[in-house]
Amino acid sequence: MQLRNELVRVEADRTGTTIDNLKRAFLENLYYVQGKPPALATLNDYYMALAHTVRDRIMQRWNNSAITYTENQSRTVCYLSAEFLMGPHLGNNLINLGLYEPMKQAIDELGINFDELIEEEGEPGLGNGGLGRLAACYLDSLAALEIPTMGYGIRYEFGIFKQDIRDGWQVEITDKWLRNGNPWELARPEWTVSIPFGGHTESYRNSQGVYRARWVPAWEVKGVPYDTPTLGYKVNTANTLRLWKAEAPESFDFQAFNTGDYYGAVNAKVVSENITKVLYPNDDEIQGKVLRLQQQFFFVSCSLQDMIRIMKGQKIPMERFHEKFAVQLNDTHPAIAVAELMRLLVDQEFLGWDEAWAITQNTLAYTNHTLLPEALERWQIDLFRDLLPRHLEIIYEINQRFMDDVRVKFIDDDARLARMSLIDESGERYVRMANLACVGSHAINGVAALHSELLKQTVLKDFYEYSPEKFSNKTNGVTPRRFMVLSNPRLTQLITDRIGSGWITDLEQLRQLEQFIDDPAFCQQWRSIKQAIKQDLADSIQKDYGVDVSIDSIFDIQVKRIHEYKRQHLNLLHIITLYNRIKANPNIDITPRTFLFGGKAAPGYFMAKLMIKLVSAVSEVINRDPDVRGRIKVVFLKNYNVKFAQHVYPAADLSEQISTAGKEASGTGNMKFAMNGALTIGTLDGANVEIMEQAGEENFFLFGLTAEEVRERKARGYDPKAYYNANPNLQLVIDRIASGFFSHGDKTLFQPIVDNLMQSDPYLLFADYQSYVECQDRVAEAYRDQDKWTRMSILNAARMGMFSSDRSIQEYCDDIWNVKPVTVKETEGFCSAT
Ligand code: T68
Repeated sequence: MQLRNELVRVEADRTGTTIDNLKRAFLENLYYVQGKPPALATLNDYYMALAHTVRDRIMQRWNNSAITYTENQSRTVCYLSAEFLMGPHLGNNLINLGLYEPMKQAIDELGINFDELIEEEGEPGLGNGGLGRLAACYLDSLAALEIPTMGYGIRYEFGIFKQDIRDGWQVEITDKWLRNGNPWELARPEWTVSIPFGGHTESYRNSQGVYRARWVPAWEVKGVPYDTPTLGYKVNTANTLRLWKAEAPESFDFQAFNTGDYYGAVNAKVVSENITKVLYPNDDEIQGKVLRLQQQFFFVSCSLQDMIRIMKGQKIPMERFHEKFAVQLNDTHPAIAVAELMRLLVDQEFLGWDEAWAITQNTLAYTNHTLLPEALERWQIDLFRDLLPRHLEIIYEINQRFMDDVRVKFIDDDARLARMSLIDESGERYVRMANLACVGSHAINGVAALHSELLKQTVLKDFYEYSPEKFSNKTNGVTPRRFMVLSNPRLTQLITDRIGSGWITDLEQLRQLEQFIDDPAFCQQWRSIKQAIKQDLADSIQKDYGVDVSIDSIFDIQVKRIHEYKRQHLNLLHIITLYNRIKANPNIDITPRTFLFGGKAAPGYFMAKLMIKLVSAVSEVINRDPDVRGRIKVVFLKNYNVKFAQHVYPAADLSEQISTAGKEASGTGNMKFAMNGALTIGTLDGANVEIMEQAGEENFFLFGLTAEEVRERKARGYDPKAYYNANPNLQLVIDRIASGFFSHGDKTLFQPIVDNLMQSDPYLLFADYQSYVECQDRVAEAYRDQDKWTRMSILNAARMGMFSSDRSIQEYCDDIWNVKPVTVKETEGFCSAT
């Protein structure tokens, strides 16, 4: 059955953008979609009505994009990621549609507070931190650059936990983000796929008498796609984020039902749906749990089968898979794609091994996000075989051929073979996912210049020496639409008044701000905007925590996941140092500071949770000590997430980027802070190196050992006690913590932290302590000259152009994906029915 090929008029209430249209549409959605008369409507009803009003205005772009890509058989980027940390959609979609101001006017004219509706939206917390947020920024830039794209991932029922702080400790609360419904997604059950698991393999003879392999799975689940549009900024492109939900196959239920096994039937459903139940809350650490492998295979197989369905729909022969799709693996979480694409092409589509292998390598590319050895994914062979027996066979076959090639290139080098093998056989046997990703991809990249260099020298050294042409760097970036235009409207207005709005899609244009550096009026405006934003944050801190913070103090902020390598505790050592100075001399002249922390600790990471407790403990003592006289304040801001981040970055004076050099792959918060005019105190780690290069050394507070020096120091044997003995200030700080001063006299509470720092600290806090404190003293001094500080702030923002994710994505498009923009045309109030 098909509609006649005629134009269907779309009613103005569904698409119109005059203030009157918007008001009518909002009221209509409240009445007919939410089913509420205004008299009974809650704040959430208003939010939902507004969300639907915005969604209606996205549909035309979304449909036109789909039609255009299908008709043109467009080459498409598929970004495979176990995490997408999208943040709230409403404000961002309005910005991208160019409807933010008109919609605000319409809603305000109805007597409803627009800003409250924006704040009403929760966020889909389908990610842990930087890796998931990077995927979201990349979808934004891909759409802005009009690149046909599918984001593929997992529709977790529970995202990253909500963090509460009770008695200074982190408490985790399940994140029921779907409780009120999700107006931004559409289920597409018609494209459900079937995902096999377990069982065994067998060989059989096909009709030509040729032996082939076949997987006889023991069970299966259904993958149901849920689609969310991802808009480009002021273009007609609306791409798709397709997240898969696991469901029980109905046949299973019936079978069990007929045999009277009601419990078994329901239980099968529970087991299936468990696969997409919850996001693993660890960042940069693995947990070899079978459910995690199930999640990875589930979303990868769903996505690759979906691509094959699209190819068949467009009648493109399977031999051209790599011409139709460029598939990016966001870390090794989707690396099983190497074996799964081979299985689909060889076992299901009946291509020959060599042809399938060439297609696989040409299709896939791999981004590495960490050098930490504890984060390198590997799966026990037995566990892997039980779940994916056919994939293990395929991996053995890939490995045998690969080892033969390595043997030819590096004769008589068994140690190298053992290191490069896809199977770790040094003890218990494991499948090494990074090795699999490297072998199966045509391109491998790190996420900042230093990180990409270190990758080649350390974890992927052998692979670099084997195929250096695969390696490149793609320094991370962040989207200026969400992290400037949406989250910092005042600064956006000031900048646009001076240099026009071109910078929003061409961030290098911010350099034009440098011409105003000596313009006192501009500097004054810049500074008063910062002060106004600080006041807003101060108000919300007063409201939520009952702590008074002064906007004339330095807002010194560290927000990121809590991790020893990120060194939140180094920040604390400095805070306690300042406190000790005040206690020794209460009249000392110090620059007032507000220290703000935010971030979640992995629930099983004891040291990280203890670090949160230590922040709370220190803040309790300092905030109420009369000697301090409010000159320093410490606040731990709970439940740091994308939504809150948007209020934090614009309010910062100082951005803390203090990881041990060589540990932070890139960092992206560092970029968001600097764009919004914060100065950075940081080590030469990750993208800090490039941020300093761009901002100029004179506009960056640098301290600490370099990655090279860290390596040497460790090789020589790091001796923390020597630093402790030689530095009375450091001694006083550590002794205060150890004495129970911050823990009501309890000497044991923080002992694990003290012991770790004193004995075996792999993150070398004591080695960087003195340098950090001296650098912080320079910060304090610099802040006293407000004119100079403001100039540095402007220069930082003006020089952050390269950290737009538009630049990163352009590089991926040119160097890795070989993909070009496809312009989606505007259609006015109509859509074609065919
Ligand atoms: C981060 N990694 C890097 N991992 O730490 C950060 N890991 O330097 C970088 O800027 C960012 O990636 C983007 O490239 C992560 O965020 C995770 O979240 C993670 C999640 C699961 C398993 C392992």
